Amino acid sequence: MKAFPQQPTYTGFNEPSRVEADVCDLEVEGELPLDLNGTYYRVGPDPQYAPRLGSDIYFNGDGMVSMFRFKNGRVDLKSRYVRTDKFKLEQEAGHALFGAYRNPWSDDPAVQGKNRGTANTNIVFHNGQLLALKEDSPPVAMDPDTLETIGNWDFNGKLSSQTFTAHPKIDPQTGEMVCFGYSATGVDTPDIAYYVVGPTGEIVHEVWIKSPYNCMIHDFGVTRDFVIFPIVPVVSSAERAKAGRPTFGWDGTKDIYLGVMPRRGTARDVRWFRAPNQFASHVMNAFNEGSKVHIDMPRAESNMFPFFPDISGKPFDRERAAARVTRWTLDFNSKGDTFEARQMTSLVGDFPRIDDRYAMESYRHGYLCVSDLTKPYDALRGGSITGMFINCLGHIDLATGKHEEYFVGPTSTLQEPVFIPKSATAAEGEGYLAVLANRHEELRSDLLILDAQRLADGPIATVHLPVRLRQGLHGNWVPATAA
Ligand code: V55
Ligand code: FE
Repeated sequence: MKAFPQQPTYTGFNEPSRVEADVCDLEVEGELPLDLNGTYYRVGPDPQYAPRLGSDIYFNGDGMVSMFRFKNGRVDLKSRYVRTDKFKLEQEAGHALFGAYRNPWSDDPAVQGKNRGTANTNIVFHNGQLLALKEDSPPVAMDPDTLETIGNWDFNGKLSSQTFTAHPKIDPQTGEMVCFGYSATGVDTPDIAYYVVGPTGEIVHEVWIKSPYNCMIHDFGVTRDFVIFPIVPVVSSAERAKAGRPTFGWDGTKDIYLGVMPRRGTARDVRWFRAPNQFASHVMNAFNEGSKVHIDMPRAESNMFPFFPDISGKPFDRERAAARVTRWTLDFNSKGDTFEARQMTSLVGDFPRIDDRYAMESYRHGYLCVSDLTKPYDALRGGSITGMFINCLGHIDLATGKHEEYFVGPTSTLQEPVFIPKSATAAEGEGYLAVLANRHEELRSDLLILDAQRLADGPIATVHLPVRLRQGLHGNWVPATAA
């Protein structure tokens, strides 16, 4: 195959690894707790081929899944590419056929109309199925033990949307998967298809609504009684895409909206709340107290994605891209269309996580990737392709506003953490955080296990990987009792 271009996205720690690994009994420094019993799945972009157009953004690489299986103080690693339609077509051709991110007009005519999904953003377990997700396409089912790709999953023919979010929410009490697709009728369309999937994998509720404007809806909020669609102006344009410019860009003039609907509501029930231009993408958690609805999101003054440039040509503003977890509160029964904002922490960061047993309800503990620029770092080695420089892991106590940080050192960066409860009945926050450390000096990865209640103490176990796992996006923990 053709060599990858000598660009920051493809060199050093970011060089595509393309390695599918099987390592039995990884080397452990310290002791793995004996109550770590289950599997951590995560996924990220790892391009199979050099980009068709000479360069590409990180978000467009082929999904590579890793699986860490823990039992009896030991851990095994398995990693596999998701055999998406795109992956198979390109492997057959021996080169890239699909072009720019979310731009079907930049593809080789031979693949016009084909599924462009890369399955590179999240991997979730529901109804005994492992689903690899990219928000522009349907889920791809994988075998939870072998990581063999089973194929595109359409919920027994019932998935009416062309797309499916990478951030579905699983209700820990009912087992339902609450989810949606945006740009549901194609690139740069306003249609949002909302679904409730029952615990046995059947779509049991479907609603179609229209977004106030065409944009990326990367994540959403789900409470016991409501769903919340954050509409933020990372806007799309088919016109720009056809002209060979980025499909998505930042519009610094548009308001943001929160579209709120009862979980089993209809399109007529949706209420749109409104606030001035600002940025938010990921949801830490959401919950409601009667008609009072709270949604917690890392919020920034402006765009956090340098690779989705300002559509008016303004340069990227790193300071205004700093995000802090903020609680937005609205009353579904209020007369007006405004909502309140309260900043919950001074920590700057994203990739928010919780103890998922407390999803959709009032909760106390949040975890996230933190960018602490007061700490020393080696600029040569600490390169970032996500747009965010992550050197700390943070814990926020939302009841007190206090926080705790673990600093990974000047030549390492961190990926998104996952919370692992000590047991099914442990109190909220009683458990571990697993987090991949990118060792920029050694071009290698470590999986760190920390006590979620004592982050500042550092890892209780460091799992040394003999390989490098490229910067990933999201993942989830599946206890052995659930698999
Ligand atoms: C994100 C990541 C994506 C994507 C859209 O915010 C948004 C993260 C890895 O792909 O397609
Ligand atoms: Fe995400």
